[in-house]
Amino acid sequence: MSSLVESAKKAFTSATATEKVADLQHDIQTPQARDHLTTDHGVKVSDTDNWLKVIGTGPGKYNGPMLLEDQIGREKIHRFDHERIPERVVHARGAAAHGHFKVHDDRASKYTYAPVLTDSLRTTPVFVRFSTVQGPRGSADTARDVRGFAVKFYTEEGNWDIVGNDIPVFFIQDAIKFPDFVHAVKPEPHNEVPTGQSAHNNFWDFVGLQPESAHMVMWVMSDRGIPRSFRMMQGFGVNTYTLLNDRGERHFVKFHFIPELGVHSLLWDEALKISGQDPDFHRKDLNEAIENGAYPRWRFAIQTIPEDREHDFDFDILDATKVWPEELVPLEEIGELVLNRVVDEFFTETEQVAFCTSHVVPGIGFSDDPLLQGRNFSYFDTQITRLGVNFKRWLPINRPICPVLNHNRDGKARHRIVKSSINYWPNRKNIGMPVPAEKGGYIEYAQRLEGIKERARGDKFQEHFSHAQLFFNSLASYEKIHLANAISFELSHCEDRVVYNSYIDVLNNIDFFLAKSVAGKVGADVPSQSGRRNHGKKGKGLSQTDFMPKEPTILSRRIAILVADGFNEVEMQAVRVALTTAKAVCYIIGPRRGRIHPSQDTGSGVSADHHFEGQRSTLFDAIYIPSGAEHVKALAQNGRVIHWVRETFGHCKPIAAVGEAVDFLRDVVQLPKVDLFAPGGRNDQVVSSYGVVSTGRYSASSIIADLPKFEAD
Ligand code: HDD
Repeated sequence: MSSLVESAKKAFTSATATEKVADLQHDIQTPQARDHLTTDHGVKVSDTDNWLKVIGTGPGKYNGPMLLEDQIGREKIHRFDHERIPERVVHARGAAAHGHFKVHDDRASKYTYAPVLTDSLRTTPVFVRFSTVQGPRGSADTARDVRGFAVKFYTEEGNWDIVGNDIPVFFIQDAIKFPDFVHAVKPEPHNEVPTGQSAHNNFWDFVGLQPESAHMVMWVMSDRGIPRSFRMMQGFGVNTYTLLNDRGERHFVKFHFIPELGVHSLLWDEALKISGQDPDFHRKDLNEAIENGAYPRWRFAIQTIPEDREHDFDFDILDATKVWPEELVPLEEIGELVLNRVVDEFFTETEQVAFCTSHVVPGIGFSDDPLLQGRNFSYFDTQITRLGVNFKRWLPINRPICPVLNHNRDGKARHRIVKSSINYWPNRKNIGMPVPAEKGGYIEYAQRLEGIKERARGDKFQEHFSHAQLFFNSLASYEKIHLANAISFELSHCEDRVVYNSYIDVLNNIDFFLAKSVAGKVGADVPSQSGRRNHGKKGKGLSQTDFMPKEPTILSRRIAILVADGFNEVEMQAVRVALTTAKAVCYIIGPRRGRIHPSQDTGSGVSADHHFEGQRSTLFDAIYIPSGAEHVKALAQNGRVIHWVRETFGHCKPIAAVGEAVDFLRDVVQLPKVDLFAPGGRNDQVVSSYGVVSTGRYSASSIIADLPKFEAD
């Protein structure tokens, strides 16, 4: 047996969660302090700062000319000129991390024989990439957009990719519409505006004329479009896949990831500001959490429908613009996904990772979902453009942990040398060469088919508003207000009256009051009567409020402690310890970076992480202001600090204040005394147990001011 097969077999039998980490080690180079620079052909380089030139005479003798002969200078520039590969046509901006996946037990074996979903002794390594869709690689993280949620499972049977989103439905039903959709949402072709936004004529024109997008538009315009963190989003496989069990039975399946921290969003005002203040907010958040040991976790669940019940629903279960309501198809929680290692190098891992919906393993298959079928073609194709034909086998991040042996040959960037005179099957030698597997091979389900060729969609694919209504009705009142405001923001950016008027017609088929509310704000014709009647039904698991963590938690939340000279250090440290014990991440913000002096006898001072101008309240989940007469006086005289406090209050975040700081807080936010002592927010348990005051994110009056409008609906 060839050594290639031998080593491949070894890898096959010894795969563990650390297998991918070990596998990547072969390709990791860690330069040491005294290593020499070399050219790419290995020759040592002693000067990498000066191009080879002719040294003349006189005062300008070092001015050249420069010589083309300099192969060291030329190689450096050539390599630089070719550093970029095509960015992804969509989902160009992303951040990723390594981790692992485990199932709790073998309960899914009634649906599938795939060990990754049934073998609880296995820990499967994963690589997960999150992304925004519209913007280029350099766009801001907090744009209103769908977020990609792509998971690569390095299983012992080969790589399995779930290429999903943070929203369970999609804009279109048939893959043939994807180029139209992407052209419409991307910057307009004549001026390449706008970047990272769907707020423009072309997007709203398209979705107005394409009512199958209505449900997805509701999700993107809801708070789901501006997540607080990648760690606080759900993940969905979106498409309908299938599972095959060892009795040969097939079930349709949807995949769900549910974040341990709950589902949380930014406010639109925060998202807009963070886009400028810290465009890397989400990618930093992911790394910060992992480096602080607050490993992001998701519960993994499936929804399944036996093959013979495919047509039992009033929607088509292969239509990616519909959810499978949990009341009809309950979720079964079967496993857990954890991210615990940041990437070592962005390009080789996050940029070169290549997901394909067509990557499935035995026991998992496709359905006739027309979006999925088109995706199966598209991803493979796009990776060949981005990375070349050898993207799977030799790029370390894409390389499976099990053997890869076949007769695919050549193409750009093929790395390994295969020692054999045979590169086809069948062959006369049949020794030391890969042969078709006798067992364990991928087996397609023997699906009975008959029909005629036609470009058409089924009857149930023609209904577009019922699930959009279900989603809208299920939102909490403040979520509905956010949604109406978001659509109003977007339509306000469309100058063409035809565009915003036609979208009001779509909204009127979802909810009359929503359509009226938006039309009134954006100067459109206000409908006088309802389009389609709202059925009034609500569903479970659609509002974010259904995903609060079981126990309130401040794990990994960012808290700013505002201090000036003269603060009470004893008290501040007590609160800080309480917060960090509850696993919040505290930052000291002061009048300067460096030492801030406490009031007499209360301590030796603390070192501020940032000064007041260096950060903004939007980058934190809460603030705390300790007591101390001199320090509070200084804070009260600082306009930026006043802005910090007012903005935090306006965003309905918890604010804690002690002693003199309580009066300061009351003055700054002009809050009556009675409100100050009414803690009730979700994040304030720790601080309130220390006897300090707080306002909760969901209890502040500003957010519920105009609720009755929707309540009346
Ligand atoms: Fe797609 C990338 C998710 C429909 C064609 N898509 C891409 C990524 C995600 C999704 C998360 C980024 C993966 C990464 O991090 O590298 N796409 C979806 C979802 C869809 C969907 C959830 C609907 C259910 N996509 C879709 C269709 C097509 C594509 C219908 C084409 C017919 N998608 C692509 C692509 C991309 C891509 C052009 C761009 C870069 C890449 O694949 O690797 O092939």
